[in-house]
Amino acid sequence: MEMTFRWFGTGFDSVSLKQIRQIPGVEGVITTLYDSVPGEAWEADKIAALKSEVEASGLKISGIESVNVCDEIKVGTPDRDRYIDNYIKTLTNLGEAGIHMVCYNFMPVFDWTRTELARKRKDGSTVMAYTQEAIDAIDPTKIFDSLNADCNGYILPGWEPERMAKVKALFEMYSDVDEKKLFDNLVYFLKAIMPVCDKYDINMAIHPDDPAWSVYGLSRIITSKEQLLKLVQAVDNPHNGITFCTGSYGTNLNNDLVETIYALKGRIHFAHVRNLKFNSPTDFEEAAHLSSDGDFDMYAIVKALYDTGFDGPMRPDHGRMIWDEVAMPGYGLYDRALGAVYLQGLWEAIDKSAKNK
Ligand code: DNO
Repeated sequence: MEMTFRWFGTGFDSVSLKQIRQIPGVEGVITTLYDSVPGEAWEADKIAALKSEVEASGLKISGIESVNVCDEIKVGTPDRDRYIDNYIKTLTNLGEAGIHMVCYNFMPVFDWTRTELARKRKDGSTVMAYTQEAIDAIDPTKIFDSLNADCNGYILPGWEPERMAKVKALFEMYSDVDEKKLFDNLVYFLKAIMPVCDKYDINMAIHPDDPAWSVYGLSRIITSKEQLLKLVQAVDNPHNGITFCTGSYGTNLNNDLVETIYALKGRIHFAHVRNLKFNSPTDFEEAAHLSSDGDFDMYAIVKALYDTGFDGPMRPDHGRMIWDEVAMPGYGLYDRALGAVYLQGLWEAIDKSAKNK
């Protein structure tokens, strides 16, 4: 396991590389070209510039989150092969730059969805939250405006204003994309990119749908252990793997996180580890990483990753906003840094206990 930290890039993140470098045990960042347009190939010189900037701070790039998959590929439009070729070019350029893990998602229209970005907790910290009731009460074309006010001026990943401006057209584009079609389009995409992944040893790590159920009637396919097994079997190449995101699979209380880790042994290429607190099965908020602050047994999750030989990058995920920090919701420095150290503490204890046996 390699502890890492997400960094959105200069100009997009309130956290600096220097600050990340000072978090104990963190030597790598998970980053992206945040202003890249989905569907366009990433130029080698832009990747090289990002890499030099990261390396100049004493860190390295441990993986990309995300190379976004454009709607044409998800929907399966007649010109999708052109966009897949661009994706292959991007992977080639990343492979040439020595980058071996790429996180992506296959969610239609919206990426992860929350209904509040700053719910106040008793200790005065704020967290992101979701209630199905709030989703059901708000028109999908209005949700971006309702959240925008709490973004602290940052652009949330997957919620770019240009994209949200055409949300109606996006809904139309996906109108006949049922789960089967979406799954087939994912398999088509993966089969096409596997040769370049084999060539450069790039692990593809699909991010789950968050929340792990259909929102606004849009198809969602990366939601459970069964769906994941179906996916890894459909394209049975070790480079076709997953991002195990506890906070996303964990939204559905029917998902057994530990069992899912065991079932996906060897195909988990990236781990997002965070905690949730439930007020009801359809009303949850994000918590500190510590087990006692939420409803997940973080020890059992980390132990399952350890016991299944997980050796990829792990990162703390959405944190609370604490100590008066002003940052992108979920992506401040302080609470995620606490999370990174806590997770490493769990790992160290598990590792030492295993070795002393
Ligand atoms: C939210 C993130 C997601 C994730 C993408 C991966 O905070 O976990 O935006 O990065 O779904 O493509």
